[in-house]
Amino acid sequence: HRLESDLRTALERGEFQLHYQPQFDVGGGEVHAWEALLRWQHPVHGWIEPCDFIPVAEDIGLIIPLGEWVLAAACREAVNWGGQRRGNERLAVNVSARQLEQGDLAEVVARVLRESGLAAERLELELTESALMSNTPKVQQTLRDLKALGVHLTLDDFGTGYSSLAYLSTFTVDRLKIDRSFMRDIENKPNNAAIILAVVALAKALGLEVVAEGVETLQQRAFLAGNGCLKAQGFLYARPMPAGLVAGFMPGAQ
Ligand code: G
Ligand code: G
Ligand code: NA
Ligand code: MN
Repeated sequence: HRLESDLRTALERGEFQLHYQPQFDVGGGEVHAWEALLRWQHPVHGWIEPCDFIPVAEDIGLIIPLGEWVLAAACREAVNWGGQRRGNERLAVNVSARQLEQGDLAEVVARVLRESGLAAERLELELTESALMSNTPKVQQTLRDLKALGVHLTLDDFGTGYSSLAYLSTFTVDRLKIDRSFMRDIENKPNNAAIILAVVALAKALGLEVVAEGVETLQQRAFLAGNGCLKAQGFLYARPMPAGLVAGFMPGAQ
């Protein structure tokens, strides 16, 4: 339908933009990474959220060229952030299952790193459990090749897929990102709080870093800090912002 045909031309018309949301140490004093988040400015309907068009882009196969555009644009922008402090901050890019199943993601990433000049250690790929679900030899090889390049791998939206734990035993991820649905209303939902504690303990036992997302309140931050979750992202710290604001962003000043 309409959205679909508009989406097909959006890339060549330059209607996509990246915003960036910082990830902090839980206290908020330091940024350790910036997550690139895709935005589509439709000529008639205005800004459209990724949850409304990424699934369509996946269905029509557009996610392959679009995902490559995201990687290339984000790496180019991250190189220009510059500065000694910014130089240590990672760039986190979301990768969809289709990109991982394509089989050439490691080559694409290698080329994008070479062309942009971004160091591999500064790139982090956020993969969903659904992306890891197709546990084929091809996907396993791609993950090994990505690790060999030196990029970081994060399991995103952790806890919302299934067989999460089986993936952890076979895949080499560096980091778990606890889905923001567990952060919601933790004061009144003891089960959510318990799940967060369990994931933090699991990550610790496996030697993985853990990041909480969707942190919106001081109570949530205090809960995380008091329970060993040392990294966080959410509206409490900072909203996603246009690329032009990244270089001048000062933690604690927001
Ligand atoms: O920014 P927002 O909250 O609307 O993002 C909604 C969802 O879209 C998130 O799950 C996010 O991971 C996903 N998303 C945002 N940007 C990208 C992207 O560049 N590629 C992919 N595959 N997913 C993205
Ligand atoms: O699924 P993914 O982890 O990639 O989600 C990123 C999305 O979450 C972004 O679109 C961003 O706008 C949104 N987001 C970031 N921080 C918060 C927050 O504190 N609360 C809510 N509700 N959404 C957030
Ligand atoms: Na993400
Ligand atoms: Mn997420």
